[in-house]
Amino acid sequence: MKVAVVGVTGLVGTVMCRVLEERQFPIDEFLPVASARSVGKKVTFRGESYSIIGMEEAVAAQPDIAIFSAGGSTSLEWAPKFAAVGTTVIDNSSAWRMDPNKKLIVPEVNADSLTAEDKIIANPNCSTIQMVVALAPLHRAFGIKRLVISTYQSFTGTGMQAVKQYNLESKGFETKQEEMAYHYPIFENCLPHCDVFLDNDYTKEEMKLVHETRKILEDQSLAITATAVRVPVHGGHSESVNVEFHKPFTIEEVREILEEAEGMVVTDDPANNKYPMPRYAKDKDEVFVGRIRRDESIENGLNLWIVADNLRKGAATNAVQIAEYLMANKLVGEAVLK
Ligand code: A2P
Ligand code: 11C
Repeated sequence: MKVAVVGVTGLVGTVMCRVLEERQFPIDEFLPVASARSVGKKVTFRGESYSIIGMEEAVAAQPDIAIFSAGGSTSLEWAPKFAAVGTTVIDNSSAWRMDPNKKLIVPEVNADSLTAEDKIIANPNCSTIQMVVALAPLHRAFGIKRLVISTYQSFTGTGMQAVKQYNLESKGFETKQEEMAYHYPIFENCLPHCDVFLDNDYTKEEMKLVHETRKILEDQSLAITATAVRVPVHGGHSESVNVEFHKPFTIEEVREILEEAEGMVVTDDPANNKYPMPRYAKDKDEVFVGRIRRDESIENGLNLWIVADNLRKGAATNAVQIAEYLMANKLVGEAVLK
């Protein structure tokens, strides 16, 4: 396999490389790609040093797979150029997610919809991915009617600039206004503001949770409302999810379904103070769920607390798992021609 990582110098790109190494993805030729600013700089992959190349050179190399995490506008411009030379693009930006002709994939939920014709595949938003890993099997069992979501999102989701801002503030330095990733300090603060505000006064991040969840669960009737909050946390995103089902359930049934769900770890032992936390989800590939309890204020209501490393399962790991599925099912590279 010839594999390009586009946006290799970024926070997610860096984690992509580590995940590809750890999972021993079968790469014969590795192409690290970034903007013109980075061409010629070095990155280390599997113990070897590689020179970063630019976009034109990467397209000319016709990789089998290109995993993109270089922002929406780069993706809109370049993903079709890679697809045109036969590359399968797995894109981590929001550029293609809601395109009706592109698939939005969380492998545990809907990878079986992929075919060799899918040349641009969208990786969902981090907060959506971790939530649907838990919700998809419950939706199949009891039918979700409504979701009320509150997120507590790591500043790492914003990228390098936010990490710099947090590091400076936590050491007592002030960040210059023009270098701040956020409008306000993030250290010792909570910002009810992830991504930009839209005309309906929700943020784009909140509406991603609405639209992407409906698309992945293939149910446009789902009622969903969300509040997304940025918190001064490093290790991952946490979510309080209130679920109203159509059908009755028992907590034992819910627990059993979540325990058997692929990619999930149930950490739920309140008597012993055991519940998921971002500090402990950091660097893990699984999604953690706990605080499983009935919402006693409505019929068929459930509360869940869902935590995952946003740079891993929320981005890099999910993208690499899509690549693994394509490989295993001969949907990519030379295997397609055979
Ligand atoms: P570069 O370092 O050369 O700017 P993050 O979101 O963590 O800031 O990372 C963004 C990633 O996307 C970086 O690797 C960055 O490369 C890359 N990138 C940004 N703009 C482009 C572009 N026009 N073409 C290719 N890569 C880009
Ligand atoms: C965050 N979800 O933590 C974002 C990061 O749509 O892929 C990634 C933005 C996106 O704010």
